Amino acid sequence: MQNRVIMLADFDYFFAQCEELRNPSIKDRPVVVGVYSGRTEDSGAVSTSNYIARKYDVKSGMPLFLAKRKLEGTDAVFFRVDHGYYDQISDRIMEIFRGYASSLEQVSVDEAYLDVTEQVEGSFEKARDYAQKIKADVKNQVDISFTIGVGPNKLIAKIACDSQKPDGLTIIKPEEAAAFLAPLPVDRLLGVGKKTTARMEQMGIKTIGDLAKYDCQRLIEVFGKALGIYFHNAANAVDNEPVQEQGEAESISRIGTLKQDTRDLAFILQKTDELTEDIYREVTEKNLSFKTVSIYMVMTDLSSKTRSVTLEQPAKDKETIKRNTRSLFEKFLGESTLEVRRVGVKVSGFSREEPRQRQLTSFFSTE
Ligand code: TTP
Ligand code: CA
Repeated sequence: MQNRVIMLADFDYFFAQCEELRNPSIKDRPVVVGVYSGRTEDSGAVSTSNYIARKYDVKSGMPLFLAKRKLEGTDAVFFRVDHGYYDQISDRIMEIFRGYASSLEQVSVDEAYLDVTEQVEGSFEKARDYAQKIKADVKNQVDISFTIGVGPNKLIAKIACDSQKPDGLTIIKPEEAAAFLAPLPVDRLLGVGKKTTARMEQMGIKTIGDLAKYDCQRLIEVFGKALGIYFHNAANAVDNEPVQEQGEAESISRIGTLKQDTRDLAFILQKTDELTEDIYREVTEKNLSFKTVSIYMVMTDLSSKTRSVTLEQPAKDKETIKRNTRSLFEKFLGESTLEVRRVGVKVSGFSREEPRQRQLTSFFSTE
């Protein structure tokens, strides 16, 4: 079998970078994104922060009041998490990735594996240029930076990616993989938590290199067959897991900036109709029906809002999207006095149309 070339892309300080994207003037300041519990003004925890804030020792999961204290005297800015907005940005980047890979496996809102073996003809030399090209394309279209790890499998791509951030690119060729892993502590492997680390330490295994040399039969005795074999293979840089789509996309959306801030319905609909054309093309390509239509808007004060409607019947036509987008905006403009700056349209709640013939055959099949 030909060498595989697998990439892991991980967006840099993602939620905080998204906030910088819509407020470019804060780029040189410490930026913290938090989940506010709402009890008191400062209660809650840090989701993430930009690298400037990290210099002040701000960390994910830290109480917000502590982050505030660490940043006292600086011109730090704090934001409340806005998942709707981060999802939109993530969707746009994943869509771009899709054009660069034979298969794409999205692991989280800010991480995805790309199988690019065919695109780079199995060459790790070509992979470097290819990775730069993807980075430049996303920078150009969405203006978000991310880190790429490249390796012969998902395991190596992931550890390569973690080894240099932000805006990093680390390439580990197949012949370098075992030596790359060897000095690292065992807990860098997926599935090796605190308990396993302690157990391995008792056995004299500290690094991945120690684990690689350890008798496989003995590992099976201690950890059971499946886990023992997995640890043995992983430590020896062997991982045959394919890059696999995680099922259907849950939604299809597009977002765009209006030429000027406005409350004019016709002006807004001109933009959303454009976005709808694009959504409709994708819905048709994938042969999907949708049950929900949503609108998304960012107002002049940069707050964002969404509104949705659930249809009585699944639909698949353009007019249904346009009609519902129109009535959602009509209603929304009646409720708000602010001007609109960016707009988005989303369809979700998918079902796939199956040809009747197929349904019948699968009904009678005994498999
Ligand atoms: P990460 O990829 O762990 O972190 P990051 O993208 O902020 O920073 P980097 O990759 O440059 O190290 O997490 C992705 C997003 O998940 C992050 O932007 C915010 C969210 N998150 C939380 O909400 N709480 C957490 O404890 C962590 C670790 C992440
Ligand atoms: Ca990240």
